[in-house]
Amino acid sequence: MEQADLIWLNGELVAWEDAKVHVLTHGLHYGTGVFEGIRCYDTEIGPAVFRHQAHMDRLFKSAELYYMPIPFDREQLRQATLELIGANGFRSCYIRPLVYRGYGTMGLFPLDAPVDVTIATWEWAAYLGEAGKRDGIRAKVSSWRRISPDSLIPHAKASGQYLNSILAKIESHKAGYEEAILLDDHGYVCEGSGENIFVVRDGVIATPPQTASILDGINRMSVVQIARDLGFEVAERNLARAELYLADEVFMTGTAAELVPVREIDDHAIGDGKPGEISRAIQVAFDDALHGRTERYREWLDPVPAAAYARSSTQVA
Ligand code: PPE
Repeated sequence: MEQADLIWLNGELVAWEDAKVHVLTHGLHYGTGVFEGIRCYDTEIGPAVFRHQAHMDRLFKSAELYYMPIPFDREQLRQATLELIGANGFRSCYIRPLVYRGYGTMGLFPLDAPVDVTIATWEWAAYLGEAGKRDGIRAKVSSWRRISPDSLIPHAKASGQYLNSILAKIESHKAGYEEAILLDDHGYVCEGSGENIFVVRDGVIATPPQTASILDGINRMSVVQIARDLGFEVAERNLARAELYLADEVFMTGTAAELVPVREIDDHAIGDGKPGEISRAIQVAFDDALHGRTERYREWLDPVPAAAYARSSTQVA
């Protein structure tokens, strides 16, 4: 991966190569961590973090669900993120805050282990490729079901839970597909390994509801609003597997992936096998929102203050 200069670790900016943990870090053994994936874009109003507050809120909720008190408040982590982006001299980047049980105790009772916090930023190109965003991707319904709400907490973005996504991702990759689609424990469509999913049929957009074990994606929320603002009907309802194959269009959303059309699922062409018109219209409007080109969505952007760039080696502001 591409290195940046600095990483924020427990309240301080440290050199990238010095941001290390002990091998007996609790989270490394048991997956006791929660994280976020956020992006900063070079927008019309300068570098700005997309839906920063919503990501911070979800981070704190994920931590709370796993009984992890974060030793900083939302505003401190928000400011730390803006400072870090500036100090690294990024105009656009991916942002990864991680809250984890640190070094100090072992065993499954974690409440005496310290809670450490780190934020890293790096340049991350389109997760499923520029070609994927343009031409659509091929996906496979996974043999792995999405974690069920009676074993884990689908609404939490927790490190250990990602072993589920990772099994699905490896399976789809080995089978020659670009992404996996997981069903929930009832067999309804849930989401991708790291994206929410939408289907379009007869002009109506549908996406799995909160009860389908989804991660409550921030881009899902944004795209639902954008689609409705464009005049489309969006239903949040259970989707049968066959509705994927019968759809006119399918697309996925996520911070790393952004909005990616799906052109084929389990070797069935979706629609005519090319990104559909509705997906494209929403993709364009979404991209405009990310880049501050639409006035009404500017409130979703948290600008990086020019002063944050003062200490960066590459003066960009
Ligand atoms: N579902 C899952 C399981 C998921 O991991 C993500 C984000 C989403 C849905 C979409 O959520 P949102 O980004 O809030 O719209 N996946 C993050 C991690 C990807 C990774 O490979 O790491 C991301 O996109 O940042």
